[in-house]
Amino acid sequence: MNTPLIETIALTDLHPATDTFLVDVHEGLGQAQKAIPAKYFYDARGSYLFDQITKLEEYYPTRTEMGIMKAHIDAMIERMGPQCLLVEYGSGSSLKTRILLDHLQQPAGYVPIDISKEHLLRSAEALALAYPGLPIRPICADYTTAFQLPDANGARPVVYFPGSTIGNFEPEEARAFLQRIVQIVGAGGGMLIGVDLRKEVPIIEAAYNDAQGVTAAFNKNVLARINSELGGTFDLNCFRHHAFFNATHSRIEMHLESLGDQCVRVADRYFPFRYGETILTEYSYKYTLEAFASLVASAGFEVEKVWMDEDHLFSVQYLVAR
Ligand code: AVI
Repeated sequence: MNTPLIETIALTDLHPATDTFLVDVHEGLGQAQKAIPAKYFYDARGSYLFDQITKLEEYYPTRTEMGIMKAHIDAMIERMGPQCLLVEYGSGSSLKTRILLDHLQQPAGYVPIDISKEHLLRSAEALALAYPGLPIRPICADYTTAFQLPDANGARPVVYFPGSTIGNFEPEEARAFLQRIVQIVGAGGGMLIGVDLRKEVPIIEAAYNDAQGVTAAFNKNVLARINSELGGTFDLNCFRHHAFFNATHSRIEMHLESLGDQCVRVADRYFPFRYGETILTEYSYKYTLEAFASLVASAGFEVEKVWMDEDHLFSVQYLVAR
């Protein structure tokens, strides 16, 4: 019975034709502070490891956000209003999306946006089966770039951006990203966003230094990916995972630290490492409510409502474009 899927899923493919992995790695490893963009964590193994991270005892964000969603779903749905067009940035298969789709009143459609076409179509198909009749309009794109939403007969778009992925942008990038969303949704459009909050340092640092070493494996996986996809010569045993909270910038920094003087080749270029030198692989910013409100205000959004767990570890916020 394929017919219902064919009728409800219409893909827009804006995926860039050229692969920039090698260029980005060469550029990043050529900098004084070596760096690899965090988006390259997510090949099949990286996505699997991230999924494992979300189930760890130390990694509080996922279960806390889920608890907030469950506790306040009715109030969230009321803010989003009837017949809205739900636009999800990132994966469209999560339980959190289903909570929204289970409760939304006659949604005009669902627009998942993801860079991985395979993942996008797989999750769109699963949702088409679970929500027959829901128009699904996936867009395969890098969601940090500009694009247009499909026409939905004037329905009000509401962007859903869970998981505190906003924390993986530097504040200036986050502002530009939110500004683009304001343009995409237009005045009166909404955004439901998960934002991890600043808290005691040991709680934050434990979340990125789990006892089982899953986060360390996730971090090192990017080196394995460079080896297999770009002909890299990284010895994974010669680097260690290092994650710490930088209080000045209110962010977790994840690095891979060289355990000795060494030289690594990636395709046709060589990169020397000194003992203790690091590759920066990820920032994860932790916001106070005030800092986040001023960030979104500078992008043209207003915070309309904030929901939190009782320990104030995490927040889900409803923003409205001015
Ligand atoms: C996807 N993102 C919100 C995660 C975070 O917490 O910043 C990625 C992650 N990195 C290590 N653990 C989880």
